[in-house]
Amino acid sequence: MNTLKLRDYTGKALSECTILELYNAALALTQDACRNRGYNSGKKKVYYISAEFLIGKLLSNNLINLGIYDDVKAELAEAGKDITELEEFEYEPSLGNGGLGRLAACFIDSLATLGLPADGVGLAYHCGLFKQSFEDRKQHMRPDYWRKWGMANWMKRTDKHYKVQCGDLELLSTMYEIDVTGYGSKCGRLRLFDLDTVNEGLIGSGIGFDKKEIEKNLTLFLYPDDSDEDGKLLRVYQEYFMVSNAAQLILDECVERGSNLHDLADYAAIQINDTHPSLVIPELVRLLTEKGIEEKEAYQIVTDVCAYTNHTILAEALETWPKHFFKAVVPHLMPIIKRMNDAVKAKYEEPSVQIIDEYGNVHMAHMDIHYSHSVNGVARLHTDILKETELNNFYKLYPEKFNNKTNGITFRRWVIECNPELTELITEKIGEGWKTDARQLEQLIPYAEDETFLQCILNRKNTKKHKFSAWIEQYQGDKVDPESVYDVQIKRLHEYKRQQLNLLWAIDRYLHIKDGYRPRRPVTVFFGAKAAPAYVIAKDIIHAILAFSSIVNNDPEVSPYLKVVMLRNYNVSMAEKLIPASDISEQISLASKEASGTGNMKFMLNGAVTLGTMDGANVEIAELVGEDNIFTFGQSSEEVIEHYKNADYVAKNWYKKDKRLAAAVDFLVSEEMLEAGDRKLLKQLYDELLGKDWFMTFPDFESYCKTKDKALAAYEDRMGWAKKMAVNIAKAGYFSSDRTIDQYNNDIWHLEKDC
Ligand code: GPU
Repeated sequence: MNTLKLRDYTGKALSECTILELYNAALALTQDACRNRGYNSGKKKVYYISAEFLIGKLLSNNLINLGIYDDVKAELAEAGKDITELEEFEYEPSLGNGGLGRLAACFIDSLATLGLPADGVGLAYHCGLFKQSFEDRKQHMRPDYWRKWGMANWMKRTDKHYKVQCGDLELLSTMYEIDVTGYGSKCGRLRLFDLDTVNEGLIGSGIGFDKKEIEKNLTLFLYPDDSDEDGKLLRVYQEYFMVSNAAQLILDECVERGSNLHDLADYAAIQINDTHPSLVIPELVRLLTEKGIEEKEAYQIVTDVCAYTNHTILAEALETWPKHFFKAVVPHLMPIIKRMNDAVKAKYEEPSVQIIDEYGNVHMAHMDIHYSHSVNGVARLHTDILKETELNNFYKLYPEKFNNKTNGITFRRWVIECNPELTELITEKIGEGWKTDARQLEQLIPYAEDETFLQCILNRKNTKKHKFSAWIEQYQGDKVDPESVYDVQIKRLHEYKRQQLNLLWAIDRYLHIKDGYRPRRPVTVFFGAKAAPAYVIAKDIIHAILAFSSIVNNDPEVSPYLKVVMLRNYNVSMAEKLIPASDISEQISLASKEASGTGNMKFMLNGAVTLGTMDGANVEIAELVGEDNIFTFGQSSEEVIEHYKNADYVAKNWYKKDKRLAAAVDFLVSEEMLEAGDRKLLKQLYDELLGKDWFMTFPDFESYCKTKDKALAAYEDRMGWAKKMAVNIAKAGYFSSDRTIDQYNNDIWHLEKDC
């Protein structure tokens, strides 16, 4: 029972408090409620090390998980205050770039909920992912200092400090903790390391680098990319600082729990979230040998403790570091990495599996695979591609290490919190059980034939669309017709995700409308995306979308039928508003390139229907909902892989033979566009598409247009569409991160539940 009252934390009547005072009171209450619950513990614990935890706003999520949301809401209401005011006031900590960081946040929620002893371990960045604005129809970036308006109070300073040696530089860390509440369970912790010497005065100067300044800027920024030499060196410092702290913490805690270090694997599991934390491997070897363990045995211990998750097959995203970087930052690890490489070489001659290649570059993923006991991909197709193609040479060496863990999302944030309207409707029909056992959503299947229920689903979607329409107008002035189809693509801007394909469709539709075509119902195409600061083509695509949207939205002939809305500063909080209001979920990556995607799961859960390629987890979504309840198109991953292998794709040939495509592409550099946008940038994009189109948008254009037309036509059969929505919701249970975490635990970590 909750006996905690906000009033006890304010020192005066709630009605007399400022919003900041109320926020801080609610925060302190949350922390006390968490302490009262206690923390999951046990002999063995998993340390989920990640450079990113894209946790999003914390207050409501915590209150819901602690079961006190309604109490706090009521107490505020009694004092004439609205809890939504607090929710809007809260500043989002954007401590991640995208899917990988958000996945880590969903995982720590599920770990706590399932009663598994676990810590998330990472860095306490002072600024999260940059704040995006649009000026002259271009992306502008500002630092996102998030530790304000009470937010810093979520991080509790501890008295844990570790020394981290980087060459001749000695750094002294401080550990902070953020409580991670589980849903109706004990809590977990996020442990973030920082340096007291970091100088926030440097924030305005951007991501600069100077070795002397490392102490001042090490944790100042989350990395939005790593485009220049200096930035890369700073990234290596960040990675090493993160894992050295993690390794010291892990050894300390395991010894405290009774480990003699030889048996470390009985006390700790380390999950390496992509390659950013990979240096934990040689760092642990170093620390273990320092404590008297033979180096050979240390290799085995580390292999038994560590497991590695791969999140991409994109070569440019796989970290390799020139040896001289490591010599500068971690000279004491270089001999260890070299000996680890020698041990590999002695066993396997194949050049493609070496840790250090012939040019002296260190391949982080290779080190992970040799010195972990588990290697997993994040969706079935992705894992299959790793095994058969990208990492085939490793798979042949270690078939037993490879396994799949299809991603998941926490249903607490992604429906219970963000869509109470739908949550209530589901619960009315099938009870509360689905909230902790997501597979129970399947009990909704019979209701997919129930017209009253289907009408309710449509009504609730409609409510969300109206709410979003009101919100977006107030937020950025765009007027959106709630009766239009909400067609939504929100994710980082990347050529492989193919926002440009969606743009070409919109241009094509615009040209048709100009030609006299009058669609039955308007469509609003929403884009939300940030481009990495140094990713030129990604920024050009944003520019083209903004230029095009100004043309469409201001054309009285077209705008009643088509609108294009580019959302400013897309982040987790915005996703929580837009996903519940969405009709069509755009998941149109080039098949084989999107490892999994997790937005696709959030949309499905909220009753949006997927329009997508057979890529990543879309494949599993398609299998679950059946072909009547998803719209798929485009080349298969096999075809794509074959084209890359044969290097036989020529964009111009497609442009020449498809008139509709050519017209849309040409429009990018039309008079209208050049008037609305910047000639150089638009021409650059046009040339990139015609001359290269590396992610093969042209071959998929025709089938994309046809399939999207099919989806829009299906939308007009409202009952038929509602049925698709219902089936998507009913089948979403598989994508709960509780299921994913259970699988990690059963197959990789083997922790005992504390509940
Ligand atoms: N992903 Br690698 C990121 O968000 N950032 C990265 O640096 C790398 C991968 C994403 C994948 O692109 C996405 O498909 C996947 O769902 C997500 O990681 C979580 O696994």
